[in-house]
Amino acid sequence: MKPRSHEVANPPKAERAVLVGHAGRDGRDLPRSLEELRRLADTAGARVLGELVQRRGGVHPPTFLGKGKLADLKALVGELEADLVIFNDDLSPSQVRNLEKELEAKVVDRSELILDIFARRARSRESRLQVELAQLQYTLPRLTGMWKHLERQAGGIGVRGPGETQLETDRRIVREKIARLKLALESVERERETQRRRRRDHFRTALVGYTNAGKSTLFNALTRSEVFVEDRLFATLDATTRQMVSPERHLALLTDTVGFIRKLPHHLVASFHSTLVEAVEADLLIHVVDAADPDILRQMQAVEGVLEELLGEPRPTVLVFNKLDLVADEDAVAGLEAQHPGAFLVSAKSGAGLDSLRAFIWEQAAGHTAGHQPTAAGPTLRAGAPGTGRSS
Ligand SMILES: Nc1nc2c(ncn2[C@@H]2O[C@H](COP(=O)(O)OP(=O)(O)OP(=O)(O)O)[C@@H](O)[C@H]2O)c(=O)[nH]1
Ligand SMILES: [Mg+2]
Repeated sequence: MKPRSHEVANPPKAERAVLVGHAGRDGRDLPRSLEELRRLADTAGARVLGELVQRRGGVHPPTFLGKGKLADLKALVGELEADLVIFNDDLSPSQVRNLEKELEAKVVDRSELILDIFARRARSRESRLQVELAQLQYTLPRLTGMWKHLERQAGGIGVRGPGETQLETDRRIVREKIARLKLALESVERERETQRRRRRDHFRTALVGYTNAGKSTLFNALTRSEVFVEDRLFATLDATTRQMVSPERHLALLTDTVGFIRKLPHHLVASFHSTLVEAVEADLLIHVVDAADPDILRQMQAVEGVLEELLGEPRPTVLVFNKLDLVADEDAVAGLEAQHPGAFLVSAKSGAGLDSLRAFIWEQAAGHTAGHQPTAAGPTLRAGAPGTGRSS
């Protein structure tokens, strides 16, 4: 395993974290879901020292965890000298407050962690605006929660007048900021729209998929570019579009997009809408799946879920199983081929399978220029649809 760069980059600053999962929420998926949370924490620059799982029982509303588990967690936090506790599930504002008080450590939930990663990763003006918007929208209802807490503590009498005023002020400030950000985003979007209109003459394809599936690597291989690739989550936040050139010197456009993840905070999807519109409007979506992921199906379902949220109607989509070089099991490969007859199996890293994928894209592009929209013309390119054969 390569060294984790945060250990090299800022060893004194890394927060010492404990992860908390609840089997009631993820059931059998919990180990993988927690492994993903660990990667998210690592990407956010925290050092994960331990984890605690509540296996039985439901959620205990005031503190999320039951009494006994909470005591265990407190002991673990003390023992490991952790200063951060990351919950795999979304917590209500009052749960966070109660937990922080009890644990004497900072408590964040999965959405907050993802928002934090996006905030660190955002480089362009657009992605910064988008992340800030999502963060403020996440904060807004939490301001209300803060007030409720105050109200309860003080019995609601005496504090209510000035407290409410303060809360109203805070909310107004946040709302105004949200409105300003939306305006700023609209102007960025208009610039984008002009660019998009210019691109409409071309055949447009977009890479979509789970974070770390290898979209950017594939993008680089197909367009001979060098966008940022990293073995961490959410390496890409900004959509990048480049030309692909066929041997006959035909042009098509390929867009690399932000990756998706299970339980992606809703506000993020909403505020990244303008970036993802690029994908929404593509003539062909290339859904990149990490074939080496033990949980391929869930990965695909998460992506399909976000796409459904984003797209009014399904787009022509072709499945590409990537990282084939990491799949040693021949049966697994055969299984993928049998279950997804329309899919391509490639390695963006070694280049295996890319020629047939390229040929397929050009075939689609030719059909498109000839006036045959892939949706209307022949087979839907959804996974499993017959007749979208892989020409290997
Ligand atoms: N072995 C192997 N590794 C790959 C392949 N494709 C990508 N990778 C690695 O997978 C990791 C993630 O690749 P990216 O291209 O950044 O993935 P992405 O889908 O763009 O990720 P996000 O931008 O975070 O959504 C990197 O370490 C790549 O080197 C492949 O075909 N084989
Ligand atoms: Mg990427």
